[in-house]
Amino acid sequence: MHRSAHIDTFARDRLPPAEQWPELLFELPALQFPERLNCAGELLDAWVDKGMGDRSCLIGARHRWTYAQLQGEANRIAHALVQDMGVHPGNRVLLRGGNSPMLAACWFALQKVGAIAVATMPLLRAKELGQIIDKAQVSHALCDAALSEELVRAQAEHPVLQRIVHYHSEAVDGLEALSANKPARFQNVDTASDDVCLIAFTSGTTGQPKGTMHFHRDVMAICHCWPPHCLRAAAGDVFIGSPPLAFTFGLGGLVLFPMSVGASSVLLEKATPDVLLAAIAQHRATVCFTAPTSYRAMAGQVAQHDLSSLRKCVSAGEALPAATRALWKETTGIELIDGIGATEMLHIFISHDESGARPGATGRVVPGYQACVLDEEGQVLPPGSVGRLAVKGPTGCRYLDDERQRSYVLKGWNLTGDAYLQDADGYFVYQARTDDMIISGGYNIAGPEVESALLAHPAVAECGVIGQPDEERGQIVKAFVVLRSGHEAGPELARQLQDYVKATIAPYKYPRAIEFLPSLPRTETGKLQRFKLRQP
Ligand code: 3UK
Repeated sequence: MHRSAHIDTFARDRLPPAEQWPELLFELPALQFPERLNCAGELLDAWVDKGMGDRSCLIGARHRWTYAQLQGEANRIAHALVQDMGVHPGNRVLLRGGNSPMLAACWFALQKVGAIAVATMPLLRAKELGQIIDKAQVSHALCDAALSEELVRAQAEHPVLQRIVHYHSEAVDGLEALSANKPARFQNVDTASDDVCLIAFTSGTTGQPKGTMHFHRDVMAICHCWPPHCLRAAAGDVFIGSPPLAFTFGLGGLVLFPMSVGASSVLLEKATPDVLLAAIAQHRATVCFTAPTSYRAMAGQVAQHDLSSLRKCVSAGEALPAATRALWKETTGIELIDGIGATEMLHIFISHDESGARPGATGRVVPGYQACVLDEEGQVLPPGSVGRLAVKGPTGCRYLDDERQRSYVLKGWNLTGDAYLQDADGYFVYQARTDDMIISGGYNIAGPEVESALLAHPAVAECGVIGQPDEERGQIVKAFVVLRSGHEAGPELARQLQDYVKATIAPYKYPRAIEFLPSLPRTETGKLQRFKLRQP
């Protein structure tokens, strides 16, 4: 590894041992990284240096900044971090806030001072914040004043967090006050390309959260793989979307990717489907990032909004049902770009462009990555067989001090925990999370396939399918269904839905039990919480 700029070596000291790392691939010409690299220099300062500082960069409810203005803000905050807060290179600094230009400025300031950004989801409570503070030994925090309460409560239990400074604040000790009179120039810390620059915690549904560590070069690597090959956005694009910047889907899609091409991005603090639709029209957005359920919800309301500016729509976080792809295309004319990514991989590694879309498939491996399907022993399976998805590329899993590293990496491959098959054309077809496969009467059934079938029925707004314990069959397929307005729950409709599934996919996969619910349990990243549906 290269000479670190970190004075506080906590992160590097807790990287997994070399033999537990996934194999890394740097074959693409764009992935030849120098020894010294700071991602803020590449994504932000470089545009100002090239004379493009006047281009529009970030747009939010309170601020509308050009590249030069964002650089000025980030530089002043960087001075405040060093002079007023005593942040040293390698310190972990927690970020808490809804998406906004200020949150992004804080993120770049942390990169500039060589600190490690630990961005957290706005909905987290004191207990969950405490687990993160503890695990990453967070010493400082920058927090939206409106979200202060839970973080202050967490600090009381975890004194390792020495100092919280609030932004979006008029307080005399708030971030705006501290940074106001600082110089607009800052000499970035000369970080190594393999210095840890962010720790992203997984949105895991159970157990202790896992911290995934990523380097300055990883941030640049994801900008060179999926965006130029599948998204192909340009400097004139206006990005928009819902995922929080604490979710690496959002960090990439709403900050890193637009800035890597000199485009602009609209950052919304809370982007529910109706807010997102209105904002697309208001800002004439051209590229949208959100989850499959959000596209489904938006499709029902597009008529009230002018979406004529929109040209590219990206779906990730969960499998995209073919019915949702078809619905979005019918209502907007736009072919969704699906992509599977993971916090451990930082961003998307299997995807396609608009012309390569195949309903029901996630796509092909993104240039820069390799992927295959493995059996239980780690042998590569032939096309058509269902097994464990395995991937490697320039980014990969490095958990912070965590035994679970051993189960994520096998023979140099990252195992995402997904069951997939690869078809003869190289397309990867999602089945289920490996621990969500349903085994009923000796058959393996993938819940999402049953969900896709149900979603095509006009009465179904949303649904989730799980295996329910059953004495006779081991498990039976059970569907939880949220109805569209105007449809009445009851045994009659349940029977219709069962017949509908039997007529669409192999009859043994039909849901033997159906329960109607007003809504489904989801994480802040839009994922269905199947474990909650399984609880009796
Ligand atoms: C599932 C998908 C089918 C899959 C993420 C884009 O979701 C992201 O990261 P997470 O760590 O979850 C990873 C898991 O989510 N998944 C994500 N996308 C798809 N399943 N089709 C998809 N298109 O189980 C995966 O293992 O929260 C997504 C970019 C960055 C990300 N962190």
